[in-house]
Amino acid sequence: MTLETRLETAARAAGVAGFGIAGAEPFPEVRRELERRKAEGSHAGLTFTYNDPERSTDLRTSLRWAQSVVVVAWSYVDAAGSPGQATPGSGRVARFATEDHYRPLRRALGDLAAILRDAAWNAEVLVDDNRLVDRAAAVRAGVGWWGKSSMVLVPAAGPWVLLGSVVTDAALAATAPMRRDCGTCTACIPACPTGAIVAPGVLDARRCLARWAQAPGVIPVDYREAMGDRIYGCDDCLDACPPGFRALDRADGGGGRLDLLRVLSASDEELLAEFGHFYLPGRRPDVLRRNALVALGNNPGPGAVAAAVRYLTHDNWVLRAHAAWALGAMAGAEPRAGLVAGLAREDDPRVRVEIEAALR
Ligand code: B12
Repeated sequence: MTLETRLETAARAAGVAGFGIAGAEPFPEVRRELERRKAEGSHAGLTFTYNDPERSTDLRTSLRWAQSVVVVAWSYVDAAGSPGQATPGSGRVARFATEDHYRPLRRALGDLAAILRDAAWNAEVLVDDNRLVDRAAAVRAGVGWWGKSSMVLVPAAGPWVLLGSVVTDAALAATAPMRRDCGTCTACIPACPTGAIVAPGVLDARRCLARWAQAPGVIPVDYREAMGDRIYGCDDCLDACPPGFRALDRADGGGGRLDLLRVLSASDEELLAEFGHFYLPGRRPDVLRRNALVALGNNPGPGAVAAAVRYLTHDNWVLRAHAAWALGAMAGAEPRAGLVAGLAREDDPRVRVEIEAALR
């Protein structure tokens, strides 16, 4: 059995939804795109692969010996389930993050790395790593095709996959690219609630709610209502994608819903224990609390007013500001009384502006 066949057999046995092999040559067109977006600002200040476009599009700058990239796609939608009922006071987590779905992907990649190392080759697992643009590797390896949402779509699973690679110095035979595209379908483009897909295949991260949910600091007022009940990630362009419908049918309900008041009353330790697999800048759970306040404003349940009023006295001004917005969104006499009392004690001008706006 060839090494390529052994790798694919092991990957399929581990349950992957897609498998392919690509050469480790640089990705000059992706580098140009990263640089273009950085120059125009549509990377929204994100670091990751944007930090050093040369490095993230040329594996050999970080792994000098790289010859081939073994890429797999992991379908997580069965395990994630579909979000349960949007009950008042509940928040929503995108399916890719309902639990640590990267864990089985990393395990499968670890199996492949072990096979390569047993054959005396170097092997390094890269997932969500700044040294590689995962989607570019997946498209080159024929694992899927670039959809108009900018997601890589995989047969049978559609966009509902996470991607990861093993880089090796073995010169493996490459897989043929997939001869498929979205054709005339444009379902994802109008499905984005904030118009972030500005051209087929091009996402403006400044408008993407998934980006705002993980950005530090203040969520711009214009995006807070659009956040709806989301507290992490956004699936709207994926939900609209026909190649993913069959995979969604297999998912059962109940995944990704949580009680916002519980998030708002949990300690840092509790939040990190439960949501440690989220990307939270600086591992600061206040980003999650901020999102929960916005979600509470958009989807209040019993106890919502009291919880938001309590946050008007929080040490972190960003949380006080979002609590004010949430109370303004809830409207009514009780939130108003909380805001008036908050304004009387508040001396941070950034929060006062928010309280005054909420009172109008
Ligand atoms: C930064 C980042 C983000 C940023 C997005 C920034 C951006 N636009 O690049 C934010 C935080 C917003 C984000 C959101 C999400 N992300 Co993200 N993210 C990344 C990360 C770390 C880097 C991505 C990157 O380098 N982008 C660079 C740009 C240049 O790539 P691109 O947008 O794909 O651009 C290509 C297309 O535009 C294409 N193209 C250009 N013109 C045209 C024209 C046509 C017609 C077509 C079809 C294509 C096309 O060419 C470009 C490259 O040259 C990767 C992990 C990694 N290390 O790769 C994960 C990754 C891309 N994210 C992932 C996921 C799951 C998500 C979310 C679905 C999570 C969620 N549910 O909320 C959303 C999806 C949003 C979306 N529609 O893309 C997965 C995607 C898996 C897949 N099947 O594609 C990845 C690969 C992580 C992983 N290991 O699985 N993410």
